[in-house]
Amino acid sequence: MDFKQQLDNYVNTINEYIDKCVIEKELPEKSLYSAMRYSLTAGGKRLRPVLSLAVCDMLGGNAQEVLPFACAVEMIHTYSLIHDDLPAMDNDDFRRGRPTNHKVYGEALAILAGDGLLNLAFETMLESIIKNGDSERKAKAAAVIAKASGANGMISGQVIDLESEGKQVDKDILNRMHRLKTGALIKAPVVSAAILCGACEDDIEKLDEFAENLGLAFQIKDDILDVEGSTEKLGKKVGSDAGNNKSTYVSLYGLEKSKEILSDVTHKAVRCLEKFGDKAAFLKSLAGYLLEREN
Ligand code: GRG
Repeated sequence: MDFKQQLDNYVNTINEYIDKCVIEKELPEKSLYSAMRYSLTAGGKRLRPVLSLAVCDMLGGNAQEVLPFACAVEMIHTYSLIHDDLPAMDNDDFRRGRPTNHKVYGEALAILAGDGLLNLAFETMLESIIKNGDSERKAKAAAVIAKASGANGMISGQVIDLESEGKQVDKDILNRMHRLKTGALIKAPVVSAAILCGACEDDIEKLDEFAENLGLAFQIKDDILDVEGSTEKLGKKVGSDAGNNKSTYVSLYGLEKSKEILSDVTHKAVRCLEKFGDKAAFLKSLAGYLLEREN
């Protein structure tokens, strides 16, 4: 099967599972489920859960066991985007090609929809822990995801971002911000899937290093797309508070140097997969695909 077909298969599996997790309920609080569903099914790239399923296949694990954790990461990612788009944060009007959650449902419900998705992620993982065996591995995987999305990970990254607004921060702060804000939630699905599949310490370490570099590459590419990306991505900046007053790879290093660093970091990520031989073909292609992405 070629790379694109395999990617579509993973995305379909993820979308089917996610669809079942957020069925709109005929309840007085129907609007909450509608708001949660609006953003969760808006068709993001599903990069994070795809990483989990690809690691699982590479290690010969059981995809059905990994799926709840993979989709939990996507729920957390979606909550973070809803909250990031709020007027108190980036104040964005568009996300995933649609009006942002608060533009459709209002600020209060958007905050609650984000909260609902964050909790649904933990409910999904805990139900899987209760239902099946191997609960220690599963609890460890859930702990990795909890740490990456909380104050030891993404939320602190967001705080650094907020507090560095209007300033040009130095390279160390910029890297720390990226590692926490974007990198942590790219590393978590890789490492948690490896734990769920019973990988040895050595393999987990290599995959951790792979994801660290992939996360950085993803963020550098995002910074580059912000200045020369698709009209959709550039259009998102119109009417938004995000953009010029932020420190990015491009504002620190310039466009050409950022592209050079992006290529180096992507190659570094791919080299971490050497020990997995041909089984790593999909993940290697995914790194190349992200390097070329346009949104
Ligand atoms: C609000 C706690 C809290 C955190 C927000 C994720 C985040 C932290 C902010 C988003 C801002 C941003 C654009 C970061 C750059 C990298 C990034 C996470 C892009 C969005 O991820 P994609 O491209 O989105 O995977 P899709 O829609 O494809 O899932």
